[in-house]
Amino acid sequence: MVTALDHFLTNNRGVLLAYDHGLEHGPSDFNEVNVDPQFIVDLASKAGFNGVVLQKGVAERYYDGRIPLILKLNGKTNLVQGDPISRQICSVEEALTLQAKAVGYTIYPGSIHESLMLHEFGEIKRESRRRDVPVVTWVYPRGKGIKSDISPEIVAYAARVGLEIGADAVKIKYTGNVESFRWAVRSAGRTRVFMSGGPLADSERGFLRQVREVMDAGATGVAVGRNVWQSRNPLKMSEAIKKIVIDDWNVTEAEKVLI
Ligand code: FBP
Repeated sequence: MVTALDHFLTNNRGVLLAYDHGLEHGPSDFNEVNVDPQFIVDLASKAGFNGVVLQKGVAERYYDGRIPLILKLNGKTNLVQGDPISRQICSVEEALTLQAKAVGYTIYPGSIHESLMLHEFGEIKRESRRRDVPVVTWVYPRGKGIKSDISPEIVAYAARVGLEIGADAVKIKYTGNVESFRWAVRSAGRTRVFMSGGPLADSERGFLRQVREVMDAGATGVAVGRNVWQSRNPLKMSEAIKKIVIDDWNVTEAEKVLI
């Protein structure tokens, strides 16, 4: 099934720039440069990302239409302890007013509050279908019952949740190797899979290798934040990631872009 999401991919693949961390983590992820949303919006456009992920406040003040916007509809801070819950704070209609081409929603399966988020997602999905807006779902298993949110079984479960609830794309954490990530991609069926970048990796080559493995496992692409805008050279890092995801380069070739 072709969805509106496919229209802004390249060769059926995509690299998305995530920048919703100001709400999720506070400004502690930022430095003097990347704290400014204008820097991110310019970077996303210069580097030619397939989309940029923003919360509505940032989108209202900085988004200028140069590249597709994926607007997050829910979010939370990390100031609350215990099982996480992230509620809707923006509607599909508002997202469309802000020129969004897709909407994003995070679910924490395993949290005691998961049913609330699943229910809310159901409503969003109904509205999105009516308006032909694709939905990208962050599926991050969390809560007291989850020992590791990157174990292969848990990540594959997260991918499958994306398919079962009708996400057009699911954003999941990396499992650590190609074989287990391939199973997660298989489990997602026709729901597209994007890998979530995670905290800044120990080495640039290590991160590029992870991107390569994810693509070898059959993913559609990556949705990365910190490993781009916290890197030494965000523009070159974006370029190197794109070379792997879109142009199928190997790690050694892509690494040369960073020089
Ligand atoms: P990164 O590539 O920087 O990990 O961003 C992906 C992301 O899902 C963001 O969209 C979000 O703000 C953040 O990670 C949430 O991280 P977590 O819930 O793991 O603290």
